[in-house]
Amino acid sequence: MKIERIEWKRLHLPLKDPFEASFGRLAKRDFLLISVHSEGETGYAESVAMPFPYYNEETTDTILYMLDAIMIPMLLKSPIERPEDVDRLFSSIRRNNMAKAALEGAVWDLYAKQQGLSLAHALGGKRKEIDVGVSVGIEPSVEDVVRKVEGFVADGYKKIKVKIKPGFDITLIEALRKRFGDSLPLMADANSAYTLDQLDLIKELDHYNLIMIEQPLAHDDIVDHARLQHQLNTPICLDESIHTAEDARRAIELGSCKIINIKIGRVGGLTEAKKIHDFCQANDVPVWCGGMLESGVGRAHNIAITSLPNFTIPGDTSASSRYWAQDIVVPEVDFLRPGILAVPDGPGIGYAINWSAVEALKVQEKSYSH
Ligand code: OSB
Ligand code: MG
Repeated sequence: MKIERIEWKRLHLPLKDPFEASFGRLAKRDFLLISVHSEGETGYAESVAMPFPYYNEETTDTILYMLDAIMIPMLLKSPIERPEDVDRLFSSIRRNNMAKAALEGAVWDLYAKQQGLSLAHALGGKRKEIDVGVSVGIEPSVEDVVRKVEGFVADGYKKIKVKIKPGFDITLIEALRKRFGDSLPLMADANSAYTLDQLDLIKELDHYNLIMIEQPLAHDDIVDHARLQHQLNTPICLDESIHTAEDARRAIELGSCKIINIKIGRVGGLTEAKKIHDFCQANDVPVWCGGMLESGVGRAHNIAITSLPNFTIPGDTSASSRYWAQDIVVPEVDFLRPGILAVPDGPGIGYAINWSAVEALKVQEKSYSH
């Protein structure tokens, strides 16, 4: 495939309500919609970094710099046959995984379209439907979160994940168990807000039948997580600590977690995401697909990877209406049945771009050709 043209459009997409985690609060998504053109087809993907480097080290501006100065020029002058070639091309660049993933994801969509395959099928996914959950942010009070969860439970989401931080943890989980009972599929995500000094507090979370606790300790740690997992019945799920299949291998070998959250952006693209999936499958470690408050374009990539067999736990790929008054894809991402999304079988990501919505949200753009 000869890549003829690459474009990014920077979009500001306002959230219906601000989303808060232990690392910070977000009122709008600021991201790049990437288009890669070849032989009459176009592949799409989006960048998933936050506007601030508090989840990981990247931001939308660092991605923009990496794409503009380094990665787009590299891609335009390299022969590419398959999306894996893009992964290989960028393997000499340290980290900047979300920048890599944005380009590699667009090439995956392009490749699938050129082959006449759905992206899910091109990745080897077989599932036609996926169960999905929802991630619920920190609110001013426990009662506010309980009220939000009521709405999502009524919508039919198959898993409820709540964000926790010190001072907003046990009381929240206790209130949720009291209101919804022990059978609600519930988990907590701390985004690295705790240390082993708070071992007793974390151990209290063991009493609430949580499906898992996501990333309780430092973003760059797997040693303390292993110490914690050995003293905890609740499975630990790692998010921030896993950037590669090698990270996953080390974490599993150490016993740092029993579940892995795979985010395509955090691991540098679909090729690496699939490697982590395959390694976890071979080692009986279930995975699920995390989210970065993507628009429908990123959600479509998430849906495609979730069609692989070891994605056995509902992910964070909620419907368009969870965050957006209007999404940038047609149709919008919506339930087939409550809590269930269809895996599109049309070519590529299986969603079209709503260009009038894109134009209305666009703040900056650039096009690059051979
Ligand atoms: O830790 O999973 C996380 C959003 C931004 C950054 C990190 C995380 C999240 C979410 C939201 O939990 C998931 C989503 O709805 O996309
Ligand atoms: Mg997380």
